[in-house]
Amino acid sequence: MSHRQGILEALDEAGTAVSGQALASRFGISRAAVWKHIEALEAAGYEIERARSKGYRLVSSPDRLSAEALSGLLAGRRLGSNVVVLDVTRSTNSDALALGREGAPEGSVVLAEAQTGGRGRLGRQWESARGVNLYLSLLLRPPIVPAAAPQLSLVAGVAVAETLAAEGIACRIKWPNDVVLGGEDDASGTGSVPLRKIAGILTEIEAEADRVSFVVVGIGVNVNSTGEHFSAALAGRATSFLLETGRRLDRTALAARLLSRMEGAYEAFLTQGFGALASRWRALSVLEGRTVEVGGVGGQGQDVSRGTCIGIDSDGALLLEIAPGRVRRVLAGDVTVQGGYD
Ligand code: BT5
Repeated sequence: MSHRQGILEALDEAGTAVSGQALASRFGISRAAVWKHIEALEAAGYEIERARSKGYRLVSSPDRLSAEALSGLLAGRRLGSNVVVLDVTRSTNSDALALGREGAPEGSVVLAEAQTGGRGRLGRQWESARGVNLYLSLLLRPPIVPAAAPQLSLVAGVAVAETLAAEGIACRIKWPNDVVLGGEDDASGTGSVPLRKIAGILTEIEAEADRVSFVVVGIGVNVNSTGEHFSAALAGRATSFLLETGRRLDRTALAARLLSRMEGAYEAFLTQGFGALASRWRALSVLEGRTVEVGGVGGQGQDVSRGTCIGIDSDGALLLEIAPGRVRRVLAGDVTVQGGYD
């Protein structure tokens, strides 16, 4: 941890003023050096009160992503070994793919305050308002075959949904990669509450013949965005932690909690396969028991499967009962729920 990060944490832990001398001796630096770090922290948006006789007191932290703070929170972890925070970028997934090609280590993470070309699957757009949400891409180098890579979206879905649930909202997963709220039966009992999407995951890979070179797991979470941050097209279909709870979250701390949880899930995936996470995934699935339609993706064209969702296979395929006793495995696609939400 850098001295600057150490000073910040010391002020944060103390909660009251800490003298320049105390900080200087704790970090083995001069009082002038402490003062320089305080100035730099102020420039980074931290509000620090200077009481002549008492020292420095941290009044407030900026609502800004901090690579230093995130690295400090993730010290010693595999995911977060290398943190890059950008102000504006086209897509953190593109940046992480570039890092992958340059040979960056597994666990490298790219975050941005804003994206100008945030993307979803199949060329769709991910709205990426500035300074309020998480746009995070994680570089992984798992020893898996390319066909298994989509399972990492599911692993990330579990990590995202559980992280948000731990913050107090009951979100669930819509296969394969949406984290949503809603979907419960509505008061009249004739339909269900429309789904509101709070997070999405985009996994992209670079592979040689039958081996993955690296995988980038891109995660977008709507944290502190309000209605004005979404386009009219998303009105009623997108939501955020703030919109659901009325509370703001510190995005850096949330990113750290998400990456820690992802690390545990990823390790379970590496050692035992997706099957190890399947029951956690199922417990979060919003589709169980629903009648759904799954449209084919890309080259698979017009293929549409209809049936009742009865779960997920140990490799992450969606299981649809298409006729009594006949189950079809669906590997990819977009799900529409009949007579309910989309
Ligand atoms: C996804 O795609 O849900 C994957 C989103 C991944 C975004 C992250 S952000 C960090 C990293 N860098 C990137 O460039 N991407 C990743 P998909 O299932 O295709 O859903 C896209 C659809 O979600 C859009 O067509 C909209 O309907 C909706 N949508 C777009 N922006 C949204 C937002 N901010 N919140 C909720 N829904 C949104």
